[in-house]
Amino acid sequence: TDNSGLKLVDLDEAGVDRAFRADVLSGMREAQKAIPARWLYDDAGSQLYEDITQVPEYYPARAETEILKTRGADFAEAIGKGRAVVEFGSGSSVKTPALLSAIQPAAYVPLDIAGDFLRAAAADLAAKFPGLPVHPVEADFMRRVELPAEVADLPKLGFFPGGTLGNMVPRTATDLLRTMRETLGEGAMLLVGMDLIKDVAVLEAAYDDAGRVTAEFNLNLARRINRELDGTIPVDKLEHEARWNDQFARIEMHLVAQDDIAFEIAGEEFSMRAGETIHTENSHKFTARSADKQLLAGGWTPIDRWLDSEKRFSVVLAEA
Ligand code: AVI
Repeated sequence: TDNSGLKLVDLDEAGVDRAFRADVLSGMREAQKAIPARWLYDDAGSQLYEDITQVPEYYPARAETEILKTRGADFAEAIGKGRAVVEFGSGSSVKTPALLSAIQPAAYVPLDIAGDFLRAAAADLAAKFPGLPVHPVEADFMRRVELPAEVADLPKLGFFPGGTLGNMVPRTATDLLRTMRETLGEGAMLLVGMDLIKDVAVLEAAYDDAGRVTAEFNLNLARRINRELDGTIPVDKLEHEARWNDQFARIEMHLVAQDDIAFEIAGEEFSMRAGETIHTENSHKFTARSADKQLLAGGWTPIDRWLDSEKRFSVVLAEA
């Protein structure tokens, strides 16, 4: 359960994640088959995503880290000292030290649904910043989170790096931004990573690297379905594809059937014609203006923005 008492993972008698099964079955019954991207991140998928951040073609992680490491003085000036930094989906908190050293916060509150991982990362961070109160909270940040009483009276800085906001369709991103505003309260600021629109070949390569790490990340979803939901998907008949959708300004990941195929998932039969796809992820890209519009729709006023030296990625500061 998370700190609102809601169940974070709901398993049936056989140990199957009910939400995973429901999402997969309903998504596979659609004319355009689609599975929500959050299911890419089982243990294997999370490790593959860590590997993706190291591949040469995947620029977002490096570009954002460059910004966080080089703009400390700007952050200090724009954000000031003494806020409680609340990191949404903190994971291993790899990008956090650069920010914390720059702005000397009064407390650090990492939020994540993966409890063990969260507490280990929080302990590492506390060791690096002696004297900084660290209050990890196990929670799903898509819902309003009750922050620890110790930080109740401090002004907050929400920190949402990685470009994860781009993995949501605009309506969901808007809802999340509004929820964050409620979580963070009066006088809050938000520092958020947003990837930029650029040459399509660069974008597509970032999501279809020559070393096939992203392909494995995508195909792992089909393997996970076979493992966890009694699936018989012929994974060798699926191929990874990353395609730019210009209308929606996003990279889409698909699993493309290479032949006509038929298979079962959790006892239900499905088929795909050769060329038919399962849509597995969206990664929206922004211009400065479209990023501002997204933040404004979510109740945040953009006040500053920083780009990496090659102008590929942006980190935006907004106020409530
Ligand atoms: C986590 N998220 C910001 C990544 C992205 O770039 O959209 C996920 C990813 N998918 C394929 N490569 C990376």
